[in-house]
Amino acid sequence: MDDQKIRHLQATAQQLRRNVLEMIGIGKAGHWGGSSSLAETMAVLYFHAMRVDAREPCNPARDRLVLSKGHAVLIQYAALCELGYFPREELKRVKSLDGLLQGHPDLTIPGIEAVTGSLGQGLSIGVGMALALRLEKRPAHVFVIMGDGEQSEGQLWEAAMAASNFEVDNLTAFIDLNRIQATGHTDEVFRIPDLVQKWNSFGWEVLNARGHDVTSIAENIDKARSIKGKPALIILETIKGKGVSFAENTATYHNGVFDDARFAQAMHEIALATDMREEVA
Ligand SMILES: Cc1ncc(C[n+]2csc(CCOP(=O)(O)OP(=O)(O)O)c2C)c(N)n1
Repeated sequence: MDDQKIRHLQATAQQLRRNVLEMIGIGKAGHWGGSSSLAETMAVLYFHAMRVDAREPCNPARDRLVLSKGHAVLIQYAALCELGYFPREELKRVKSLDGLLQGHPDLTIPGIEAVTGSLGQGLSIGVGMALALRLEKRPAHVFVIMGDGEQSEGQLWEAAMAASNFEVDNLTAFIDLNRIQATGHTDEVFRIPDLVQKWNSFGWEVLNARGHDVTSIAENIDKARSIKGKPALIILETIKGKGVSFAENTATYHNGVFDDARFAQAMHEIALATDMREEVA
């Protein structure tokens, strides 16, 4: 990737964060923490790596993204909106009964590939999609994003075994390793040590990316796609709540509420980071 592309993806990630904050707004609960930790990954996937086109959301040749940690869907809506899958006005009506965008991913929403939210299910869905694409001899690739807290769900380990058993290599999974889940540190709530060894022993190639570095994410996606005969996992080192100082590395903003002052500060910090990036560029 050249410097211009890198700067574009960095700026896009900040725009996605801004969209998420606008969706959450003031005085309402919203999943800021696990959404913002994925901003760079969403920017790289949707604006660089994936073959998708908002004008043809059901094109059978498209790449698929399954957000297994479905509670973080605001960051996916942020990207889909920027790509033109639905009008920007829908962001304002998120989670309202008359709106298009629900609190968790739903198949009625253009660009959403799977209903998720009950943690642990997305990898099974992704493996099924990848196998179907292989049967149909389509070159499309499937991406699945899981959380680190989500690793305690048994179903995903069944899917992990199935993927390696069937040598699924048209699928790349991610773990958003932000080390905090809904109620506290993942290590305190439910310890999941030796993630790399676990996934290796389940037959996966395991890669590590700096999850807020668009170059590192893009390079690892390229590597993952080139692996043949087995599935690949990219572990993303991230910060929960990234981009808003008081919300970083805390479970408070997993699904927290911004009051007026906090909301203003959050918007200010995102704007400042965007401006600073522009100045450096
Ligand atoms: C089966 C299931 N159990 C519990 C929950 C409630 N829940 C929603 S988010 C969450 C924490 C997820 O943590 P993690 O996977 O680390 O996501 P992140 O911190 O990246 O947002 C939990 C337990 C759920 N959605 N599904």
